[in-house]
Amino acid sequence: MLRGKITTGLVALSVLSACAAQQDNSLVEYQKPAPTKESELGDVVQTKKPITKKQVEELEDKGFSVRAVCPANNIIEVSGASSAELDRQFPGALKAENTFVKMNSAEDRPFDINTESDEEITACRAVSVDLEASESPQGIVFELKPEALSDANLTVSTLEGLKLDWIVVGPDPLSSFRGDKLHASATPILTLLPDVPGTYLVVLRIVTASRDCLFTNTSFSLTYDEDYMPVKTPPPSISLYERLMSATKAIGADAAWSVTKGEGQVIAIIDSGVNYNHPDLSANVLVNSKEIPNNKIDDDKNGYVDDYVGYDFVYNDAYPMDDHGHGTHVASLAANANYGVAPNAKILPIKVMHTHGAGDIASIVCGLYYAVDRGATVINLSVGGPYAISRINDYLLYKAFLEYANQKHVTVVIASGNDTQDTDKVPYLPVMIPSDSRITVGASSLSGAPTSYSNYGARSVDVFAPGGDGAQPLLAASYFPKVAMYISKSGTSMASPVTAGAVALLRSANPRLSTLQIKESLVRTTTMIGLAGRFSVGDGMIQVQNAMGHR
Ligand SMILES: [Ca+2]
Ligand SMILES: [Ca+2]
Repeated sequence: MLRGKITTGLVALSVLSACAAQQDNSLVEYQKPAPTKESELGDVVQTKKPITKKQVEELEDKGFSVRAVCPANNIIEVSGASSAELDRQFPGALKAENTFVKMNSAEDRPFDINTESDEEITACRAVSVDLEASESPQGIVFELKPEALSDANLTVSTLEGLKLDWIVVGPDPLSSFRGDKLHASATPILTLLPDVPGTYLVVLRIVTASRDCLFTNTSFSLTYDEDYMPVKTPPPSISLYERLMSATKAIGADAAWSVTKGEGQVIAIIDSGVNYNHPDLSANVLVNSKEIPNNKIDDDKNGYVDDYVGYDFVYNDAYPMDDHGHGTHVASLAANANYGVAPNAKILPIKVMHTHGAGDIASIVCGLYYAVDRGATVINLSVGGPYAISRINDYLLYKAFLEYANQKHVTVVIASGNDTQDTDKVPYLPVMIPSDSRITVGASSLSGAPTSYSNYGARSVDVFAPGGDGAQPLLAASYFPKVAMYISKSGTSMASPVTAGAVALLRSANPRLSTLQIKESLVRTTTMIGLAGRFSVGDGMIQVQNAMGHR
Protein backbone atom coordinates (compact mmCIF):
# COMPACT_ATOMS: atom_id res chain seq x y z
CA MET A 1 0.00 0.00 0.00
CA LEU A 2 1.32 3.39 -0.94
CA ARG A 3 0.26 6.45 0.97
CA GLY A 4 0.29 10.04 -0.07
CA LYS A 5 0.60 12.60 2.64
CA ILE A 6 0.48 16.28 1.97
CA THR A 7 1.99 18.59 4.50
CA THR A 8 2.34 22.30 4.10
CA GLY A 9 5.09 24.47 5.45
CA LEU A 10 8.73 23.78 6.08
CA VAL A 11 10.22 21.08 8.23
CA ALA A 12 11.41 22.14 11.65
CA LEU A 13 15.11 21.80 12.34
CA SER A 14 15.71 20.96 14.33
CA VAL A 15 14.51 3.38 37.07
CA LEU A 16 11.65 1.69 35.51
CA SER A 17 9.30 -0.68 37.29
CA ALA A 18 9.58 -4.40 36.81
CA CYS A 19 6.27 -4.41 34.96
CA ALA A 20 7.60 -2.16 32.19
CA ALA A 21 7.05 -4.78 29.55
CA GLN A 22 3.46 -5.47 30.54
CA GLN A 23 0.85 -4.62 28.02
CA ASP A 24 -1.91 -2.10 28.55
CA ASN A 25 -4.38 -3.07 25.88
CA SER A 26 -6.85 -0.50 27.08
CA LEU A 27 -4.85 2.32 25.50
CA VAL A 28 -4.60 0.84 22.00
CA GLU A 29 -7.36 3.17 20.85
CA TYR A 30 -5.17 6.14 21.80
CA GLN A 31 -2.23 5.06 19.64
CA LYS A 32 -1.78 7.68 16.90
CA PRO A 33 0.68 8.77 14.21
CA ALA A 34 3.59 10.92 15.37
CA PRO A 35 3.59 14.71 15.04
CA THR A 36 5.21 16.04 11.88
CA LYS A 37 4.92 19.78 12.58
CA GLU A 38 6.04 21.93 15.51
CA SER A 39 2.45 22.91 16.17
CA GLU A 40 1.51 19.27 16.73
CA LEU A 41 4.08 18.61 19.46
CA GLY A 42 2.79 18.00 22.99
CA ASP A 43 4.38 16.99 26.29
CA VAL A 44 6.01 13.60 26.82
CA VAL A 45 4.98 11.98 30.11
CA GLN A 46 6.77 8.93 31.50
CA THR A 47 5.31 7.45 34.67
CA LYS A 48 6.67 4.85 37.06
CA LYS A 49 3.35 3.01 37.24
CA PRO A 50 1.22 1.89 34.27
CA ILE A 51 -0.98 4.66 32.91
CA THR A 52 -4.65 3.74 33.24
CA LYS A 53 -7.42 4.25 30.75
CA LYS A 54 -9.26 6.27 33.41
CA GLN A 55 -6.38 8.76 33.59
CA VAL A 56 -6.35 9.14 29.83
CA GLU A 57 -10.13 9.53 29.63
CA GLU A 58 -10.03 12.29 32.23
CA LEU A 59 -7.50 14.20 30.13
CA GLU A 60 -9.49 13.68 26.94
CA ASP A 61 -12.69 14.80 28.70
CA LYS A 62 -10.98 18.07 29.54
CA GLY A 63 -10.23 18.58 25.86
CA PHE A 64 -6.60 17.50 25.90
CA SER A 65 -5.34 15.11 23.25
CA VAL A 66 -3.50 11.95 24.32
CA ARG A 67 -1.19 9.89 22.12
CA ALA A 68 -0.34 6.51 23.64
CA VAL A 69 3.20 6.34 22.25
CA CYS A 70 4.35 3.25 24.15
CA PRO A 71 1.97 2.56 27.03
CA ALA A 72 3.80 -0.74 27.62
CA ASN A 73 6.69 1.43 28.82
CA ASN A 74 4.47 4.03 30.50
CA ILE A 75 5.08 6.81 27.95
CA ILE A 76 2.34 8.99 26.47
CA GLU A 77 2.23 12.37 24.76
CA VAL A 78 -0.34 14.92 25.91
CA SER A 79 -1.25 18.01 23.90
CA GLY A 80 -2.89 21.10 25.35
CA ALA A 81 -2.57 20.37 29.06
CA SER A 82 -0.74 22.74 31.40
CA SER A 83 2.25 21.61 33.39
CA ALA A 84 0.19 21.92 36.57
CA GLU A 85 -2.53 19.73 35.10
CA LEU A 86 -0.01 17.03 34.20
CA ASP A 87 1.59 17.25 37.67
CA ARG A 88 -1.82 16.76 39.24
CA GLN A 89 -2.72 13.80 37.02
CA PHE A 90 0.72 12.16 37.09
CA PRO A 91 2.52 13.18 40.30
CA GLY A 92 6.21 12.33 40.24
CA ALA A 93 6.21 11.55 36.51
CA LEU A 94 9.01 12.64 34.19
CA LYS A 95 7.73 15.30 31.80
CA ALA A 96 9.44 16.85 28.78
CA GLU A 97 8.28 19.04 25.93
CA ASN A 98 8.29 16.84 22.86
CA THR A 99 10.74 18.06 20.24
CA PHE A 100 12.17 17.12 16.86
CA VAL A 101 15.65 15.62 16.49
CA LYS A 102 17.63 15.26 13.29
CA MET A 103 19.56 12.40 11.72
CA ASN A 104 23.34 12.42 11.72
CA SER A 105 24.12 11.93 8.06
CA ALA A 106 26.37 14.66 6.73
CA GLU A 107 24.28 15.67 3.76
CA ASP A 108 21.20 17.68 4.49
CA ARG A 109 18.29 17.93 2.16
CA PRO A 110 17.88 21.32 0.44
CA PHE A 111 14.85 22.59 2.28
CA ASP A 112 16.01 26.17 2.72
CA ILE A 113 14.70 27.88 -0.34
CA ASN A 114 14.63 31.55 0.48
CA THR A 115 11.31 33.23 0.17
CA GLU A 116 10.80 36.96 0.06
CA SER A 117 9.56 39.16 2.89
CA ASP A 118 6.49 38.17 4.88
CA GLU A 119 4.52 41.09 3.51
CA GLU A 120 4.98 40.03 -0.05
CA ILE A 121 4.23 36.41 0.73
CA THR A 122 0.97 37.41 2.39
CA ALA A 123 0.03 39.39 -0.67
CA CYS A 124 0.88 36.42 -2.81
CA ARG A 125 -1.30 34.13 -0.77
CA ALA A 126 -4.13 36.63 -0.85
CA VAL A 127 -4.02 36.55 -4.60
CA SER A 128 -3.81 32.81 -4.77
CA VAL A 129 -6.73 32.34 -2.38
CA ASP A 130 -8.80 34.04 -5.03
CA LEU A 131 -7.87 31.43 -7.53
CA GLU A 132 -10.38 28.84 -6.59
CA ALA A 133 -12.25 27.42 -3.63
CA SER A 134 -9.91 24.94 -2.12
CA GLU A 135 -8.98 23.16 1.11
CA SER A 136 -5.45 24.42 1.35
CA PRO A 137 -4.55 27.84 2.72
CA GLN A 138 -2.66 28.77 -0.41
CA GLY A 139 -5.68 28.06 -2.56
CA ILE A 140 -3.70 25.46 -4.45
CA VAL A 141 -5.29 22.12 -5.11
CA PHE A 142 -3.00 19.15 -4.87
CA GLU A 143 -4.35 15.91 -6.18
CA LEU A 144 -2.01 13.15 -5.21
CA LYS A 145 -3.08 9.78 -6.52
CA PRO A 146 -0.96 7.28 -4.69
CA GLU A 147 -2.58 3.99 -5.78
CA ALA A 148 0.67 2.91 -7.31
CA LEU A 149 3.98 4.65 -7.45
CA SER A 150 4.04 4.83 -11.21
CA ASP A 151 0.58 6.41 -11.16
CA ALA A 152 1.22 8.85 -8.34
CA ASN A 153 0.84 12.39 -9.58
CA LEU A 154 0.40 15.86 -8.30
CA THR A 155 -1.87 18.31 -10.03
CA VAL A 156 -2.00 22.03 -9.42
CA SER A 157 -5.11 23.73 -10.71
CA THR A 158 -5.61 27.46 -11.11
CA LEU A 159 -8.03 29.62 -12.95
CA GLU A 160 -7.23 30.13 -16.59
CA GLY A 161 -5.11 33.10 -17.46
CA LEU A 162 -2.76 32.80 -14.49
CA LYS A 163 0.75 31.65 -15.00
CA LEU A 164 2.66 29.42 -12.61
CA ASP A 165 6.34 28.73 -12.49
CA TRP A 166 7.42 25.97 -10.19
CA ILE A 167 10.48 24.33 -8.80
CA VAL A 168 10.35 20.77 -7.51
CA VAL A 169 13.01 19.39 -5.20
CA GLY A 170 12.69 15.62 -4.92
CA PRO A 171 14.15 13.19 -2.39
CA ASP A 172 17.64 13.53 -3.73
CA PRO A 173 19.61 11.59 -4.83
CA LEU A 174 17.43 8.62 -5.78
CA SER A 175 14.66 10.63 -7.36
CA SER A 176 14.87 11.63 -10.97
CA PHE A 177 14.23 15.14 -9.63
CA ARG A 178 17.90 15.60 -8.94
CA GLY A 179 18.08 19.18 -7.79
CA ASP A 180 15.79 21.83 -9.11
CA LYS A 181 13.50 21.66 -12.07
CA LEU A 182 11.81 24.72 -13.38
CA HIS A 183 8.76 24.43 -15.54
CA ALA A 184 7.38 27.63 -16.93
CA SER A 185 3.83 27.09 -17.95
CA ALA A 186 0.96 29.15 -19.25
CA THR A 187 -1.46 26.30 -18.85
CA PRO A 188 -3.70 26.04 -15.80
CA ILE A 189 -2.64 22.48 -14.99
CA LEU A 190 0.78 21.41 -13.81
CA THR A 191 1.43 17.79 -13.05
CA LEU A 192 4.19 16.04 -11.18
CA LEU A 193 4.98 12.34 -11.18
CA PRO A 194 6.84 11.48 -7.97
CA ASP A 195 8.97 8.47 -8.75
CA VAL A 196 10.27 7.40 -5.33
CA PRO A 197 9.04 7.71 -1.74
CA GLY A 198 10.21 10.70 0.21
CA THR A 199 9.54 14.37 0.73
CA TYR A 200 9.06 16.66 -2.23
CA LEU A 201 9.30 20.42 -1.93
CA VAL A 202 7.25 22.38 -4.42
CA VAL A 203 7.91 26.10 -4.79
CA LEU A 204 5.33 28.02 -6.79
CA ARG A 205 5.74 31.43 -8.33
CA ILE A 206 2.39 32.90 -9.20
CA VAL A 207 2.28 35.52 -11.90
CA THR A 208 -0.77 37.74 -12.32
CA ALA A 209 -1.44 40.40 -14.89
CA SER A 210 -0.65 43.18 -12.43
CA ARG A 211 2.29 41.74 -10.53
CA ASP A 212 4.72 38.97 -10.18
CA CYS A 213 3.51 37.32 -7.00
CA LEU A 214 6.83 35.88 -5.88
CA PHE A 215 7.15 32.57 -4.13
CA THR A 216 5.06 30.36 -1.97
CA ASN A 217 5.99 26.81 -1.16
CA THR A 218 4.58 23.58 0.10
CA SER A 219 5.87 20.10 0.64
CA PHE A 220 4.34 16.67 0.53
CA SER A 221 5.58 13.26 1.49
CA LEU A 222 5.13 10.03 -0.35
CA THR A 223 5.45 6.92 1.75
CA TYR A 224 4.49 3.27 1.43
CA ASP A 225 3.93 -0.02 3.21
CA GLU A 226 4.79 -3.50 2.02
CA ASP A 227 4.27 -6.90 3.58
CA TYR A 228 7.47 -8.69 4.51
CA MET A 229 8.44 -10.88 1.58
CA PRO A 230 11.89 -12.35 2.26
CA VAL A 231 13.98 -13.26 -0.74
CA LYS A 232 17.17 -15.23 -1.02
CA THR A 233 20.14 -12.93 -0.91
CA PRO A 234 22.08 -12.90 -4.17
CA PRO A 235 25.80 -12.19 -4.00
CA PRO A 236 26.78 -8.75 -5.33
CA SER A 237 28.85 -8.57 -8.48
CA ILE A 238 32.59 -8.89 -7.95
CA SER A 239 33.21 -5.35 -9.11
CA LEU A 240 30.83 -3.96 -6.52
CA TYR A 241 31.93 -6.22 -3.71
CA GLU A 242 35.23 -4.45 -3.03
CA ARG A 243 33.52 -1.06 -2.69
CA LEU A 244 30.72 -2.47 -0.55
CA MET A 245 33.30 -4.08 1.74
CA SER A 246 35.34 -0.93 2.29
CA ALA A 247 34.22 -0.12 5.86
CA THR A 248 34.12 -3.78 6.91
CA LYS A 249 37.70 -4.27 5.72
CA ALA A 250 38.96 -0.97 7.14
CA ILE A 251 38.13 -2.12 10.67
CA GLY A 252 39.38 -5.66 10.14
CA ALA A 253 35.95 -7.19 10.64
CA ASP A 254 36.28 -9.70 7.81
CA ALA A 255 39.45 -10.97 9.46
CA ALA A 256 37.31 -11.90 12.48
CA TRP A 257 34.66 -13.73 10.44
CA SER A 258 36.42 -17.04 10.96
CA VAL A 259 35.46 -16.67 14.64
CA THR A 260 31.94 -15.25 14.20
CA LYS A 261 29.78 -13.36 11.74
CA GLY A 262 27.47 -12.08 14.44
CA GLU A 263 25.40 -15.20 15.08
CA GLY A 264 22.88 -14.81 17.88
CA GLN A 265 22.98 -11.00 17.86
CA VAL A 266 20.07 -8.67 17.08
CA ILE A 267 20.87 -5.11 15.96
CA ALA A 268 17.93 -2.72 16.28
CA ILE A 269 17.93 0.18 13.82
CA ILE A 270 16.17 3.17 15.38
CA ASP A 271 15.83 5.30 12.29
CA SER A 272 13.69 6.15 9.25
CA GLY A 273 12.76 2.49 8.89
CA VAL A 274 14.45 -0.23 6.89
CA ASN A 275 13.46 -1.61 3.50
CA TYR A 276 13.07 -5.09 4.92
CA ASN A 277 12.47 -6.43 1.41
CA HIS A 278 15.77 -5.24 0.02
CA PRO A 279 17.37 -8.36 -1.54
CA ASP A 280 20.56 -7.83 0.48
CA LEU A 281 18.74 -7.36 3.78
CA SER A 282 15.52 -9.33 3.93
CA ALA A 283 17.10 -12.65 4.90
CA ASN A 284 18.56 -10.97 7.98
CA VAL A 285 15.39 -9.30 9.24
CA LEU A 286 14.29 -10.53 12.66
CA VAL A 287 10.68 -11.66 12.57
CA ASN A 288 8.52 -11.76 15.66
CA SER A 289 7.59 -15.44 15.75
CA LYS A 290 4.96 -14.81 18.44
CA GLU A 291 3.02 -12.40 16.22
CA ILE A 292 0.81 -13.45 13.28
CA PRO A 293 1.05 -10.72 10.63
CA ASN A 294 -1.99 -8.94 9.19
CA ASN A 295 -4.71 -10.44 11.39
CA LYS A 296 -5.29 -7.14 13.25
CA ILE A 297 -4.67 -8.91 16.57
CA ASP A 298 -1.83 -8.24 18.99
CA ASP A 299 -1.05 -11.95 19.26
CA ASP A 300 1.95 -11.63 21.56
CA LYS A 301 0.17 -9.00 23.69
CA ASN A 302 3.13 -6.60 23.71
CA GLY A 303 0.93 -3.59 22.97
CA TYR A 304 1.62 -3.49 19.21
CA VAL A 305 -0.80 -5.02 16.71
CA ASP A 306 0.79 -7.21 14.00
CA ASP A 307 4.38 -6.16 14.76
CA TYR A 308 5.87 -9.01 12.77
CA VAL A 309 8.97 -7.24 11.36
CA GLY A 310 9.19 -4.30 13.77
CA TYR A 311 7.14 -1.17 14.34
CA ASP A 312 6.52 2.21 12.73
CA PHE A 313 6.05 4.81 15.47
CA VAL A 314 5.68 7.60 12.90
CA TYR A 315 2.57 6.28 11.18
CA ASN A 316 1.65 4.00 14.09
CA ASP A 317 1.50 0.77 12.12
CA ALA A 318 3.34 -2.52 11.73
CA TYR A 319 5.24 -1.52 8.56
CA PRO A 320 8.57 0.09 9.50
CA MET A 321 9.33 0.59 5.79
CA ASP A 322 11.96 3.20 4.97
CA ASP A 323 10.66 6.23 3.05
CA HIS A 324 13.79 8.35 3.48
CA GLY A 325 16.83 6.15 2.78
CA HIS A 326 18.83 6.78 5.93
CA GLY A 327 17.74 3.72 7.94
CA THR A 328 18.23 1.17 5.15
CA HIS A 329 21.76 2.40 4.52
CA VAL A 330 22.50 2.27 8.26
CA ALA A 331 21.09 -1.28 8.60
CA SER A 332 23.08 -2.40 5.58
CA LEU A 333 26.40 -1.21 7.00
CA ALA A 334 25.80 -3.06 10.28
CA ALA A 335 24.35 -6.36 9.13
CA ASN A 336 23.97 -6.72 5.39
CA ALA A 337 24.01 -10.45 4.63
CA ASN A 338 26.84 -10.07 2.11
CA TYR A 339 29.11 -7.27 3.20
CA GLY A 340 27.85 -5.86 6.50
CA VAL A 341 30.24 -5.84 9.43
CA ALA A 342 28.18 -8.59 11.12
CA PRO A 343 26.61 -10.40 8.13
CA ASN A 344 24.89 -13.09 10.22
CA ALA A 345 23.40 -10.77 12.84
CA LYS A 346 19.67 -10.04 12.71
CA ILE A 347 18.19 -6.63 11.94
CA LEU A 348 15.23 -5.22 13.91
CA PRO A 349 13.70 -2.30 11.96
CA ILE A 350 12.08 0.44 14.04
CA LYS A 351 10.80 3.58 12.34
CA VAL A 352 10.90 6.77 14.42
CA MET A 353 12.07 9.31 11.83
CA HIS A 354 9.69 10.85 9.34
CA THR A 355 10.29 10.88 5.60
CA HIS A 356 11.48 14.51 5.92
CA GLY A 357 14.44 13.43 8.07
CA ALA A 358 13.45 14.40 11.62
CA GLY A 359 11.71 12.53 14.41
CA ASP A 360 10.18 13.42 17.76
CA ILE A 361 11.75 12.49 21.08
CA ALA A 362 8.68 10.55 22.26
CA SER A 363 8.83 8.24 19.23
CA ILE A 364 12.60 7.85 19.50
CA VAL A 365 12.54 6.93 23.19
CA CYS A 366 9.64 4.52 22.69
CA GLY A 367 11.47 2.96 19.74
CA LEU A 368 14.45 2.38 22.04
CA TYR A 369 12.32 0.63 24.67
CA TYR A 370 10.61 -1.41 21.98
CA ALA A 371 14.02 -2.57 20.74
CA VAL A 372 15.05 -3.83 24.18
CA ASP A 373 11.71 -5.52 24.79
CA ARG A 374 11.89 -7.29 21.40
CA GLY A 375 15.25 -8.80 22.30
CA ALA A 376 17.78 -6.50 20.66
CA THR A 377 21.32 -7.05 21.94
CA VAL A 378 22.74 -4.00 20.16
CA ILE A 379 20.90 -0.76 19.33
CA ASN A 380 22.06 1.75 16.74
CA LEU A 381 20.95 5.37 17.17
CA SER A 382 22.26 7.63 14.41
CA VAL A 383 20.16 10.49 15.68
CA GLY A 384 20.81 13.45 17.96
CA GLY A 385 21.74 17.07 18.26
CA PRO A 386 23.11 19.88 20.42
CA TYR A 387 21.88 19.96 23.99
CA ALA A 388 20.31 23.01 25.57
CA ILE A 389 20.17 23.23 29.36
CA SER A 390 16.46 24.00 29.07
CA ARG A 391 15.99 20.48 27.80
CA ILE A 392 17.14 18.75 30.97
CA ASN A 393 14.11 16.47 30.82
CA ASP A 394 15.12 15.13 27.40
CA TYR A 395 18.40 14.23 29.07
CA LEU A 396 16.49 12.44 31.83
CA LEU A 397 14.31 10.52 29.34
CA TYR A 398 17.40 9.21 27.56
CA LYS A 399 19.20 8.55 30.84
CA ALA A 400 16.31 6.46 32.20
CA PHE A 401 16.36 4.45 29.00
CA LEU A 402 20.14 3.88 29.14
CA GLU A 403 19.74 2.54 32.69
CA TYR A 404 17.04 0.18 31.41
CA ALA A 405 19.32 -0.94 28.55
CA ASN A 406 22.14 -1.56 31.03
CA GLN A 407 19.89 -3.69 33.24
CA LYS A 408 18.91 -5.72 30.17
CA HIS A 409 22.52 -6.10 28.97
CA VAL A 410 21.92 -4.18 25.73
CA THR A 411 24.64 -2.09 24.07
CA VAL A 412 23.53 1.28 22.64
CA VAL A 413 25.75 2.72 19.90
CA ILE A 414 25.29 6.43 19.26
CA ALA A 415 26.50 8.73 16.45
CA SER A 416 28.41 11.74 17.80
CA GLY A 417 27.11 14.29 15.28
CA ASN A 418 28.45 16.07 12.20
CA ASP A 419 29.18 19.63 13.27
CA THR A 420 33.00 19.45 13.84
CA GLN A 421 32.36 20.22 17.52
CA ASP A 422 34.29 19.12 20.58
CA THR A 423 31.40 17.53 22.44
CA ASP A 424 33.36 17.76 25.71
CA LYS A 425 32.80 21.52 25.43
CA VAL A 426 29.63 21.75 23.36
CA PRO A 427 27.27 19.13 24.77
CA TYR A 428 25.26 16.94 22.43
CA LEU A 429 22.36 14.70 23.30
CA PRO A 430 22.39 11.77 23.88
CA VAL A 431 26.17 11.66 23.32
CA MET A 432 26.88 13.54 26.57
CA ILE A 433 25.13 11.10 28.89
CA PRO A 434 27.68 9.06 30.83
CA SER A 435 26.50 5.47 30.79
CA ASP A 436 27.97 1.98 30.92
CA SER A 437 25.50 0.91 28.22
CA ARG A 438 26.45 3.36 25.47
CA ILE A 439 29.33 3.69 23.02
CA THR A 440 29.63 6.98 21.10
CA VAL A 441 31.21 7.09 17.68
CA GLY A 442 32.89 9.72 15.53
CA ALA A 443 33.50 9.35 11.79
CA SER A 444 36.89 8.66 10.27
CA SER A 445 38.04 8.17 6.71
CA LEU A 446 38.66 4.61 5.57
CA SER A 447 42.31 5.01 6.53
CA GLY A 448 41.40 6.10 10.05
CA ALA A 449 41.86 9.87 10.16
CA PRO A 450 38.97 11.87 11.67
CA THR A 451 36.77 13.40 8.97
CA SER A 452 36.39 17.14 8.59
CA TYR A 453 32.74 17.06 9.73
CA SER A 454 32.81 14.66 12.65
CA ASN A 455 32.27 15.72 16.24
CA TYR A 456 34.98 14.56 18.63
CA GLY A 457 35.75 14.67 22.34
CA ALA A 458 38.50 13.20 24.49
CA ARG A 459 35.92 12.17 27.08
CA SER A 460 32.53 12.16 25.34
CA VAL A 461 33.38 10.32 22.09
CA ASP A 462 34.62 6.78 22.65
CA VAL A 463 35.99 5.75 19.26
CA PHE A 464 36.09 6.57 15.56
CA ALA A 465 34.93 4.28 12.78
CA PRO A 466 34.69 4.75 9.00
CA GLY A 467 31.83 7.12 8.16
CA GLY A 468 32.82 8.09 4.66
CA ASP A 469 33.84 11.48 3.36
CA GLY A 470 33.57 13.46 0.16
CA ALA A 471 36.34 11.47 -1.50
CA GLN A 472 35.15 8.06 -0.33
CA PRO A 473 31.54 7.94 0.85
CA LEU A 474 30.27 4.57 2.04
CA LEU A 475 28.31 2.49 -0.46
CA ALA A 476 25.49 0.36 0.97
CA ALA A 477 21.91 -0.70 0.28
CA SER A 478 19.47 1.94 -0.95
CA TYR A 479 15.93 2.13 0.39
CA PHE A 480 14.37 1.83 -3.02
CA PRO A 481 16.04 -0.96 -4.99
CA LYS A 482 13.53 -0.54 -7.82
CA VAL A 483 15.52 2.56 -8.76
CA ALA A 484 19.00 1.77 -7.38
CA MET A 485 20.33 -1.19 -5.41
CA TYR A 486 23.04 0.85 -3.67
CA ILE A 487 23.63 4.40 -2.59
CA SER A 488 26.56 6.35 -1.08
CA LYS A 489 26.30 8.29 2.16
CA SER A 490 28.65 9.86 4.68
CA GLY A 491 28.25 10.84 8.30
CA THR A 492 28.67 9.80 11.89
CA SER A 493 25.31 8.16 11.11
CA MET A 494 27.32 5.69 9.04
CA ALA A 495 30.23 5.30 11.50
CA SER A 496 27.79 4.33 14.24
CA PRO A 497 26.30 1.20 12.54
CA VAL A 498 29.79 0.11 11.44
CA THR A 499 30.60 0.12 15.16
CA ALA A 500 27.28 -1.53 16.05
CA GLY A 501 28.24 -4.37 13.72
CA ALA A 502 31.63 -4.61 15.43
CA VAL A 503 29.92 -4.77 18.83
CA ALA A 504 27.69 -7.58 17.53
CA LEU A 505 30.80 -9.54 16.49
CA LEU A 506 32.44 -9.01 19.90
CA ARG A 507 29.27 -9.96 21.75
CA SER A 508 28.79 -13.02 19.55
CA ALA A 509 32.37 -14.15 20.19
CA ASN A 510 31.91 -13.74 23.93
CA PRO A 511 28.29 -13.20 25.03
CA ARG A 512 29.28 -12.67 28.64
CA LEU A 513 31.11 -9.40 27.95
CA SER A 514 29.49 -6.29 29.38
CA THR A 515 29.16 -3.15 27.28
CA LEU A 516 31.84 -1.59 29.45
CA GLN A 517 34.22 -4.47 28.66
CA ILE A 518 33.42 -4.26 24.94
CA LYS A 519 34.02 -0.52 25.01
CA GLU A 520 37.39 -1.05 26.70
CA SER A 521 38.39 -3.64 24.10
CA LEU A 522 37.54 -1.26 21.26
CA VAL A 523 39.08 1.80 22.92
CA ARG A 524 42.41 0.09 23.65
CA THR A 525 42.97 -1.40 20.20
CA THR A 526 42.31 1.52 17.84
CA THR A 527 44.62 2.61 15.06
CA MET A 528 45.74 6.25 15.22
CA ILE A 529 46.27 8.32 12.10
CA GLY A 530 46.41 12.12 11.80
CA LEU A 531 44.21 13.05 14.75
CA ALA A 532 44.82 16.80 14.24
CA GLY A 533 43.56 17.59 17.71
CA ARG A 534 40.36 15.61 17.26
CA PHE A 535 40.54 13.25 20.17
CA SER A 536 38.33 10.48 21.42
CA VAL A 537 38.70 8.17 24.39
CA GLY A 538 40.25 5.61 22.05
CA ASP A 539 42.03 8.22 19.91
CA GLY A 540 41.49 6.42 16.63
CA MET A 541 39.57 3.98 14.44
CA ILE A 542 38.31 0.66 15.81
CA GLN A 543 39.99 -2.62 14.84
CA VAL A 544 37.72 -5.62 15.39
CA GLN A 545 40.25 -8.41 15.16
CA ASN A 546 42.56 -6.67 17.63
CA ALA A 547 39.65 -5.92 19.97
CA MET A 548 38.59 -9.56 19.86
CA GLY A 549 42.09 -10.64 20.81
CA HIS A 550 42.31 -8.05 23.58
CA ARG A 551 40.55 -10.18 26.18
CA1 LIG B 1 2.34 -7.55 19.06
CA1 LIG C 1 -1.22 -10.20 14.70
